[in-house]
Amino acid sequence: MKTVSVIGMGYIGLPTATLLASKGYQVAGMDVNPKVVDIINQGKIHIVEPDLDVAVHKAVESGKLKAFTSPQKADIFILAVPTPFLADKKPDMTYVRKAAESICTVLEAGNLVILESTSPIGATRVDVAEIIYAKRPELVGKLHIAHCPERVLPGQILRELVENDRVVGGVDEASTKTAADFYRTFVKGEVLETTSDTAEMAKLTENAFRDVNIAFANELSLICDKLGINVWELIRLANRHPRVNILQPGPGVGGHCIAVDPWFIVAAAPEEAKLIRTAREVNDGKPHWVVDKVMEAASKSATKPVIGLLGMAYKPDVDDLRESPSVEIAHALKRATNAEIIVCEPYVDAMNGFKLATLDETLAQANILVMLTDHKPFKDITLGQLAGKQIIDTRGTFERVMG
Ligand code: SAJ
Repeated sequence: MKTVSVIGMGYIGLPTATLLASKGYQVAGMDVNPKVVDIINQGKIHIVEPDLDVAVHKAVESGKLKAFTSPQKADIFILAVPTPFLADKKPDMTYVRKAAESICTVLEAGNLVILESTSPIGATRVDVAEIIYAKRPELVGKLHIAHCPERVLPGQILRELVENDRVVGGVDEASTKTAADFYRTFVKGEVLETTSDTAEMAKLTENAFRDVNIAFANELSLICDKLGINVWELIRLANRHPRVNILQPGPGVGGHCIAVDPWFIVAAAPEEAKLIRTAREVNDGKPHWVVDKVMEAASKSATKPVIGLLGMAYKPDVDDLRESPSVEIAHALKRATNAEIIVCEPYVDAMNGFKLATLDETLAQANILVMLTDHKPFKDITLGQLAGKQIIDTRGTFERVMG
C-alpha cells in the first residue's frame, strides 16, 4: 500500500487524510499550525463536521494517520490548502505556492502530486508544476502532477468524499491516468479524466452555477418584498413546474467557496463573465438589504429596540463563520445603531466583537428577531415564543410556525 502526505489539515485535508487512512494508506497529515497537529495526534478534531471526530479517532488509533508540522516523504502528495481572494478579487495563490515549495525538500522521482484546492485556471501548471520544477529541475518529467478539485458539501463531507464523481486533470496524459487510478482506489463515484485547465474550470463553474441560481432566488426575494408577495410560497408554486427548480433566498451567500470562486472566472475573463459577476453582486448586496430591513424595524419599534440575531455560521448546522453574511450583518448593525444587539450561535463558543447568548436568552430579550442561519435548534421555536416581536425571516424558517 502506498504512502500519502496531505498538506493542509482543514475542512478538506483532514477528512481526506482520514478516509485514506481508513482505506489502508499510511497517511501523514501536515499543517503549519502546531495546535492543529497536536489535536489530531490526540485523535480529536478542530472543526465541526458530522462523524469526523469518530473517524479521526479511529484513524489515529490504528496508527494509519499521524500529523506533522513539516512535510513527510510519501508516494502521493495532496495539497489541500486555502485559495482565498485578494482585495481586488483576484485569486491569492500564496498558500498553494508555499505548499508546493514545502514538499520540494521531500519529493522523489515517481511521486504523484495532486492539487485539490479550488484554483484559477492554469494553477496546476504554474503554481504547482513550475514552482516544483524551478526548485527541483532534476525531477522534470519524473513526477506526475494533477488537479482533482474537491467537491464535497460541508456537513456531508465524509459521505460525499466517497460517493461524488471526481474530475481529474493532469498536466500531461500520464499524470491524468496515474492520479485517476489513485482516486479509483477509494472513490465509489465515477472518476472522469480531462486536462488540468478543464478540471480547474469545472470546479469554478460548479460553484458559479450555484451562485447564479442563488442570486436568482435572492433577487426574487427583493422583488417579492416590493410587490407584497410571499416569496417562499411563490417559489414552492413555481417549482411545481417540471423544469423549474428555484433555490432558496437567504441573507446572502457565505462560505469560502461559492462567495469566492466565481470571482476567479471573472478575473480570467472580465469582459465575458457578465452574468457571473452580476450574480456575485446580487448576492453580496443581500446582507445590506437585510440590515436596512432591521433598521426600518428598529425605527418602528414602540419600545427600546432589542435586536436578536439567530445564526452566525454561513449555513445551517456548521460552525464555519468564514465569509458569513450573518457575521457581516451583525457588524454592520453594530456600526449603524445604538440599539442592543443579541447574537445567538449555538455551534461556536465565541465570536469577535460580540458576547454570545443562548437561544432562550435571545427569545426572552429581543423584540426584533432576525432569522439568519436556520440551524436545527431554531426550527423548534414556537409561535408563542415569537409573540409580540417584529420578525425578519431571511430564510423562511418561521413560515411553518406562522403559516
Ligand atoms: N444558500 C442559499 N440558498 C440556497 C442554497 C445555499 O442562500 O438555496 C447559501 C448558504 O446559506 C451558504 C451559501 O449559499 O451561505 C453556500 O452554501 P452551499 O451549501 O450551497 O455550498 P457550500 O459553500 O457549503 O459548498 C459548495 C458546494 N458546491 C456546490 O454545491 C456547487 C460544494 O459541493 C463544494 O465542494 C464547496 O462549495 C467547495 O468547497 O467549493
